Amino acid sequence: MILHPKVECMNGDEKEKLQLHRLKQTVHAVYENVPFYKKAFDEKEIHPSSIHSLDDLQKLPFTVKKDLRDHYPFGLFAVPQDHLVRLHASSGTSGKPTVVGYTEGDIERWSDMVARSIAIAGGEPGNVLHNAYGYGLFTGGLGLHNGSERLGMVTVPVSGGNTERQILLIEDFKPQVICGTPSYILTIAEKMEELGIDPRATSLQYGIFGAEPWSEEMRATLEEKLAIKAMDIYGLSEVMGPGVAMECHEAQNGLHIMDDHFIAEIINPDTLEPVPDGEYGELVFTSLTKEAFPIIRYRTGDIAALDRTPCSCGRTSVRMSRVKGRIDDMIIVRGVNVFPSEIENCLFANEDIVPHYQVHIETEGFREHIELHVEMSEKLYETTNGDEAHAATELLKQTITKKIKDTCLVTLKIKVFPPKTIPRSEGKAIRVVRHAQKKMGV
Ligand code: DLL
Repeated sequence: MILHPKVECMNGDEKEKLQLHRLKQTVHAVYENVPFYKKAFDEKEIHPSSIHSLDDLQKLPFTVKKDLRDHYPFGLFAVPQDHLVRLHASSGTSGKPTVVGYTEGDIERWSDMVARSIAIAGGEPGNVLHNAYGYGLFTGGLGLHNGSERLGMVTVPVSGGNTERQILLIEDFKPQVICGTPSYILTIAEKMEELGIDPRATSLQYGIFGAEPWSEEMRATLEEKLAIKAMDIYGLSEVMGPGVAMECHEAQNGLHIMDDHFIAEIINPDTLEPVPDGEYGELVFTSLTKEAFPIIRYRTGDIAALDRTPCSCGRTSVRMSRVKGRIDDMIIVRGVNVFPSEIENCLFANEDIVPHYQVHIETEGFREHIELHVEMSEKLYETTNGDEAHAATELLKQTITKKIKDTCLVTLKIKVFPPKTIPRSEGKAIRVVRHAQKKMGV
């Protein structure tokens, strides 16, 4: 169902006109109301009146996460406090969180975009939506919640965790749509199997999964285990939250960016120069309609590519590829770059391991020791023991090493663990674990 055909199927000229009009408004608003942007524009000798075309966006300075931290908590807000109705924050791995604010109008538009997203994924008014994204400062829970209600769905605000209760509610409330991080949905499916419940026999039809990088193999695993169609939802709190882009259930081939509200660019993260469509680079977003927390050329740290070719679903928006990973999570093995999602692609088809893994990195001086932790399937564990188990583990290591070498062009040290030992996710999975630096020679 195309919720707003007028905007979702707009032709190129109309879209450009709309984007330019909104870009000019946003640039004026930040220049007048946020001293940080005024200073950054003045330093580059750019005045809002010098924006005449969408190409002029490239004259504007980038914004990075550190700018948000440096102006913690409210320094980049563009409206007085009494215009705000909501705050969200992302925890961040170190130090202070990054805080974002919303006016009533922002919440309205966000709800609309998430309602559009759920419809893009196949959800319909009257359906039941089981929302297993965490509620709280994280934008996932409330973001999906507002959009689901806006679409007219029966919204079940379960939040994350308490997996057995999630299963009870899925069985009893019979949702058609489930939302959560792909890694947590996998935890739910696994728990169902453990409890003797057939995950393929539930009422579920569509999954809206995101908030963390995942792979095509993970999609195949979730679709097969739960007998659903799994769609990718992207977003980040700095730009809005979930619903910045959503994959359609018709094509499942790239995520439709809400480009009436955001302009996406892809840049080379080293040179900061634009990268042609189809090539991977860092995603950069500029908001066009946000009031409380407008953002100009925000460097997301996420690696993806853009696609402007028409989609079979009829929507005309630019699409982004699945996010390969965050630049911070990229592993460099003897000069070759690998993302955890690329490693994931090599693991999930193997029936002797379960779809949970972690990459552990220990730094020693200038050297990094990288170890991939995988977990043996219950079946293999139970059917082998003694010398046989050792041989099975060695064979498993060889098979995985070869697959990763052939696909990702790197050789990783593999460690195979017994069943149920790799931590299960209840939210965003931790795929890369960096250990405290060892001193040389210690
Ligand atoms: O994760 C918003 C969200 C909630 C998106 C629910 C989708 C569903 P943050 O906590 O600010 O916001 O984290 C944003 O998560 O920069 C990406 O690195 C990652 N991320 C989000 N969606 C995807 C996705 C929410 N579909 C950060 N694929 C982003 C890969 C994703 N990574």
